[in-house]
Amino acid sequence: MRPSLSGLLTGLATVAALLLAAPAAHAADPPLRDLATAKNKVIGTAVTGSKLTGTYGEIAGREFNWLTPGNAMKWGSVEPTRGNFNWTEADQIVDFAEAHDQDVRGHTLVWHSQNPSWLDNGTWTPAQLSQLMNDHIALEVGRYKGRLAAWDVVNEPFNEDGTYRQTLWYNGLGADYIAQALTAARAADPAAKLYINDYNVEGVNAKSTALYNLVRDLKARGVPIDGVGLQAHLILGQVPSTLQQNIQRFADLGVDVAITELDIRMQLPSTAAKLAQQRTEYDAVVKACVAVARCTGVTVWGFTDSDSWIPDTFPGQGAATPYDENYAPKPAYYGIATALGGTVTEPPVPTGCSAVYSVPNQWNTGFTGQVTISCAAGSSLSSWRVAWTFGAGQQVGQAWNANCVQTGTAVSCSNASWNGSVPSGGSVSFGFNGTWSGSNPVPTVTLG
Ligand code: G2I
Repeated sequence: MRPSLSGLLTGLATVAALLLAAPAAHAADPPLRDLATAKNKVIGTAVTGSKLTGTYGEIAGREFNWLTPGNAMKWGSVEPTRGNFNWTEADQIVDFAEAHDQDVRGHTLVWHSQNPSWLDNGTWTPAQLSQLMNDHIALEVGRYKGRLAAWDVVNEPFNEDGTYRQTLWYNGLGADYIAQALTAARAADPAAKLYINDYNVEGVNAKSTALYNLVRDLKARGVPIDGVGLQAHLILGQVPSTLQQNIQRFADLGVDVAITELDIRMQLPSTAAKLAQQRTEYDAVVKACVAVARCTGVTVWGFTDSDSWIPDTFPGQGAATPYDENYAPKPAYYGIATALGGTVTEPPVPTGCSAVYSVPNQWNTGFTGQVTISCAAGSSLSSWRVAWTFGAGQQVGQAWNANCVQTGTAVSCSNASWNGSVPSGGSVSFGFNGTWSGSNPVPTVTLG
């Protein structure tokens, strides 16, 4: 039988849809968490509780087996005014983790930053300070007793030169606040692994040596300390060459090591060359952990560039995480996957123009959809139309930066008057509010 014209056209449309649906190839790769488990490691991400729906929630649940609340468990978040507690976001993250068979790293109990102002601005005697710290630990660790795998008990205790940071805690209680905090945390949850966590301690240097000496002394005194967290907020091109050696020396003290806050920032705009270098560096960091038995795993500090602290803190820098702002995996993602032993199907180097659909936000009956139209170098558009078919009864409502019409299940969106042109190497996005019930699967989009 000769193929009919309409059959041929459907076939062509299917090929076009497959070419345009790069994330589908990615979805077929084994998730990072499966690769990590096969290596006896964990792979984690910092998360924001309010975002754990839609595409963000899908990726967080699918790819990672550890979560760290990025801010939700900090003292300023949980006790903003004295005696008034807010556990909503922290509880939400722990519940999400349990529903997705993930472990949680509590972050963080005793720190100099993000404390409530009543604590920072109070005048306390050493005895009062000690009581406040011990009560806080007993309450927060006790609340999650048996549910959290680890705690960053003390965060960032050192200066760059290896002296102790002058903080509320150090100034009031001396260096022994660290031993006190660890002892209180052990009493509140004997099963949780207790960590000291710091940044710029990834390579062998004055700061990491101070941390090393502290851990050695705590162990010698019998103070409960199970691990060291190397945050790893790194800069492209500056991964310390002594990373693995440093992990090994801590392991040799008889503690676990975790890479707790990995990101690798770069000067914007990102280029293919910078992203390729970033991939190599993510691969190298994860490999250094894989190479040391007592390195438990790696947590990234936000998995998407849309949920990263970098652009706010270092203006002009960013692109530090393994997924871009539209939830597409970047080369860095494949760096992590290959370091964990994955043989990944990489999407081909993009050519032409394509459209990617994501769900940045979703609530009981509504959601926000986003579509980004990107053109690789050498291609451009002067107008565009994106179409898809909803598979579960979703309905498009108000759209912005595009004109959308829905007929039955078919949606068609064309550019607004001001954003028809997509330059070579550039992208434009539009969004819409929609409704859903039951499920909200991501449709395959075609660009015409
Ligand atoms: O600073 C990067 C990290 C360094 N190690 C300890 C981590 O706990 C720390 O995380 C960051 C969070 O990722 C940021 O999200 O800690 C910052 C505070 O030092 C967090 O930034 C704060 C902003 O400063 C606040 O304005 C904002 O209200 O995040 C808050 C919640 O979004």
